[in-house]
Amino acid sequence: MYTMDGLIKALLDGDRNRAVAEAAALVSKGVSPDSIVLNGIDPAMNRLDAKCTIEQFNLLEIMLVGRCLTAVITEIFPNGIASSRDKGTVVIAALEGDVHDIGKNITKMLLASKGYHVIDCGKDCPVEKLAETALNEKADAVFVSGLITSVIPNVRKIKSQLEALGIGSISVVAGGAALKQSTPEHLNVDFVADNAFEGLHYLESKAAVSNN
Ligand code: B12
Repeated sequence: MYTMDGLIKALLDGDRNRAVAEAAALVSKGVSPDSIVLNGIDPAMNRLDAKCTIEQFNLLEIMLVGRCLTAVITEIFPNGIASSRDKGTVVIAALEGDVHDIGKNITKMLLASKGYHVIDCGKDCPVEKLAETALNEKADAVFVSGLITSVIPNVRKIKSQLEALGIGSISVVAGGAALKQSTPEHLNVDFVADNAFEGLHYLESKAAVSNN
């Protein structure tokens, strides 16, 4: 039997060493990285979200939690970066005006650990750079992560940038706290994922259709 309570508390305390130790203990008990993200990291972030409103935004506390999260992700996805092209290529970014990259990094690690080749354009990335990278890398899909609502106008431009380069048929998938509340029509994308796993399942379902 195991519980995620220790990990959730360590994350919210911003205690990196304890959070990494809790994550390592869960992994050694056979808990999957997927379960740690869904049942440990996501609930911790929901609690932090409820606490950190725009009026009560404690930057230091959030940065400590962010540092902790990054260390925990590296712990639970040790092979995440070593990806192949077996399943296809995905270009991922947080767009210009958005410096949040923790959720993007989790999504990247997850896709890479499942056999996708992931090109990371980083955070604060211009839409033009994202589209050019998709062209140069012959990407099968573009993933965009958005945590701040002011980035939505940039998200809406992705399709037209891809079309201008002649690659308008590439799937565009949106995720992250500010985008997942929206619809594909509003964001002008093909799919909006509630979490990283939904994005992965969408890619897998597209591949299943094209293999038939
Ligand atoms: C950590 C954090 C920060 C850190 C970021 C550190 C970093 N390296 O990322 C720092 C301190 C830098 C920061 C800064 C700011 N932040 Co901030 N931040 C947060 C906080 C608390 C957590 C975000 C996070 O990392 N969550 C954890 C990850 C794991 O969750 P996630 O991104 O949703 O990812 C999951 C899924 O959504 C999915 N996913 C994510 N992306 C994608 C993409 C695809 C394609 C798919 C399939 C899936 C997927 O994968 C993950 C696992 O399932 C949120 C509150 C919140 N809960 O969202 C505020 C929040 C996002 N920030 C906010 C604000 C206002 C700011 C600032 C403007 C504050 C300021 N006054 O300076 C700045 C500015 C930034 C800018 N220009 O971008 C607001 C945004 C409000 C809004 N709706 O626009 C929030 C919501 C806080 C709040 N309640 O007001 N922030």
